[in-house]
Amino acid sequence: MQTDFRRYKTYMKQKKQMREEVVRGNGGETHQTAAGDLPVLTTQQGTPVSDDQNSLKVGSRGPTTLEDFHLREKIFHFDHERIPERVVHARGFGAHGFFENYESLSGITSADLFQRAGEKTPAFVRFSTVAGNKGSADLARDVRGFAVKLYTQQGNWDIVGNNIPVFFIQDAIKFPDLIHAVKAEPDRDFPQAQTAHDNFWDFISLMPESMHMVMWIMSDRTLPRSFRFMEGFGVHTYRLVNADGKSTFVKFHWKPKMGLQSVLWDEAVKINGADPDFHRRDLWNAIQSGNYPEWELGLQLFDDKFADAFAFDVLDATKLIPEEEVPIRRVGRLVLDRCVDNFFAETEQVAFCTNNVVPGVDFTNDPLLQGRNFSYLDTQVKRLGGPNFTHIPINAPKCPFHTFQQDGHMAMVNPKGRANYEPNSWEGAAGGPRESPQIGFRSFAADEKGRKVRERSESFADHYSQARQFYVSQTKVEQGHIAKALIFELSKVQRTDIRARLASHLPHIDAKLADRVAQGLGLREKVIAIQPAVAPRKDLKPSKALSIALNPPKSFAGRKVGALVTNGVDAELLGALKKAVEAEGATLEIIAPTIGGVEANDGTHLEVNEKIGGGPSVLYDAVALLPSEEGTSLLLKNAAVKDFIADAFAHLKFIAWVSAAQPFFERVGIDQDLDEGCVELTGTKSVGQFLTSCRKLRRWEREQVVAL
Ligand code: HDE
Repeated sequence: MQTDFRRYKTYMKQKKQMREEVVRGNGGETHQTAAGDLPVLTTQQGTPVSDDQNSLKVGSRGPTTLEDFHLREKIFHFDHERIPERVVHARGFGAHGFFENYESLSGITSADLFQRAGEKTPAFVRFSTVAGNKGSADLARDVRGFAVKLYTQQGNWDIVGNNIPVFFIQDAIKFPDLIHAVKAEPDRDFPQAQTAHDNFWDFISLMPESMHMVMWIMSDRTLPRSFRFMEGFGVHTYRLVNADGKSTFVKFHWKPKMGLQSVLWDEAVKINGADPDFHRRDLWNAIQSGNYPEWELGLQLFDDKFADAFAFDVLDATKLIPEEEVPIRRVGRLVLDRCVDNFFAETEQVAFCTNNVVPGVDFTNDPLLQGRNFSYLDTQVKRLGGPNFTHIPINAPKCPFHTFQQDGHMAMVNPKGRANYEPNSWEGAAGGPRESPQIGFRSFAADEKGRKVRERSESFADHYSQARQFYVSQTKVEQGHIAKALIFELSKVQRTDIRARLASHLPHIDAKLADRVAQGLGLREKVIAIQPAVAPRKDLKPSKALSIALNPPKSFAGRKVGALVTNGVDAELLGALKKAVEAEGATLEIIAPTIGGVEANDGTHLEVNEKIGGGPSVLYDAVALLPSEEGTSLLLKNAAVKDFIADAFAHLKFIAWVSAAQPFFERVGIDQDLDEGCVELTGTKSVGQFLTSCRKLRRWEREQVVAL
């Protein structure tokens, strides 16, 4: 024993002095051996491994032995690496952060995290798409999940929301049908991450209650430029309950500090090819570079009196409450400031459950929410393999917790001592935890009575009024996008009767929209509006808050400019551009003929970020064309450069250019169409002018010209 220990110490001493060594094995394979501070590779049992390149064989060309426990353990573990992906919201990306409370809300709720101004609560957020598989592309036209886990001092509270404030269906019993219809069709397993197919529109056209959500999903809301620039919503009406047991209804909102921004459909399609991880990369890069994204938590608070007087049922998840009717009170901020250490351990294993609430927060009878409260707990058992998924660090509370639950697969924190039940007569600590009427969770004592029925409330029957309100709240440009999206999607539907059936809902939303879609689909028969359950109201006032375009960001911060350069680029101008971009809080990326960099006109060597073709303009919010004359002549026939410029123009981006770039415009065929969004850089002053216009994000007027 003594000798072993001494040998170990000598080994450790030698190891510290050694540098990592790379040796070639018999077959020329690479062996990197541990030395210095590098840890020694071990098996899962901790046994040090001597050779990780070769399995144990009888002779170097002989059969592999069954006793090779290292090989067997390694492959066995690999074989079991996958767990079932989420049935919905499979593709997601998460980050850590905190929620900071602005003021005490003790009059409204006893929830611990809202009691003290300035208190910070750790948080984990996972953004997701719904329809696609885990490996699908980020820019699918789809609702985004916006799920927030708050590790409060009185337990974990999950606000499992979306980036759209309403939902497709009113009753949880329709959820499996909805998801079956939206996902790839079962016989062929396509299309992936798309609603543009027969099954989806067949189901939806038979579900008038979906029409409000249909307006949202056909709008630019489903094409966010970044997770950082989208809103989040709790969707359902919840309750906040104060220490006296008084309940206030609440709807939760997350408002992005940097405003809202979306991309165009044609852009989304191209981004999916150029960078299918566009959204994850964006969030990762923002956090890694210290530009922490931030949202404010907004509460719409209202009482029974408002709920009774409101035109719609507050328990109906296909309806929202306009901000103009119940203003949003901003009560705190959510900041994401840390990327995960390991995607699987955190983002994949995080288990959100709508039923995770804390004292001071409670449910309502929204039938969708009631169904969700069953579903989430159930799905975690399937995905994570047993009832102890709450022991996984990302899911475990960060406050003390004591239960009598025990055993099961992978039990990590079984209760200590003899008492594993209660009541018990073991005294003091030996008796284990006890219930607390003072601080324990109490359900709001709502009066409930009624017949036991399978029945939808009549108060849920108006399916079109808010769909119309959403549509008329959009700018002309946004309305155009909704019409085009409907035409695109329905043109992918093969059955004419399904196309026509969907079109027959539209006259209740807007007559012009209905005509435009019918025309775009080339429907030969006149569209006859379907009989609505309740006559739609046309008097709901437009709500500015529903439009993205009417809520633009106040600056260009957090956005990205792509500068296309060649050898001979004007170093001074590029420097001025970089400085101005950074002063806005944005970033500049340089795209050049080779990744090795370029020689600027002053002889300096410039590092670049992308090779032409690898950095198409769809990846940037605005672009700058800064070639030298020689560079232009070399690239004039380059297809990727042509696309870079044609797309930037077609996607309504602001374009800065130097005179040497002019031949490109002719080549692309836009030389006659250049507008105020195309800013010639003649010196450092014009750089400032370019960046000021970039704050508008897009030159919407150009859409008339490019007619995408
Ligand atoms: Fe979900 N939903 N959902 N959902 N949902 C899931 O839970 C479900 C609904 C939402 O990043 C599942 O862990 C039912 C509305 C998000 O991990 C599952 C119904 C809203 C996420 C489930 C709904 C959501 C999920 C799948 C109808 C917006 C991803 C895997 C009653 C308010 C959370 C999982 C994450 C995930 C069920 C409707 C949001 C199957 C039954 C409405 C953001 O339990």
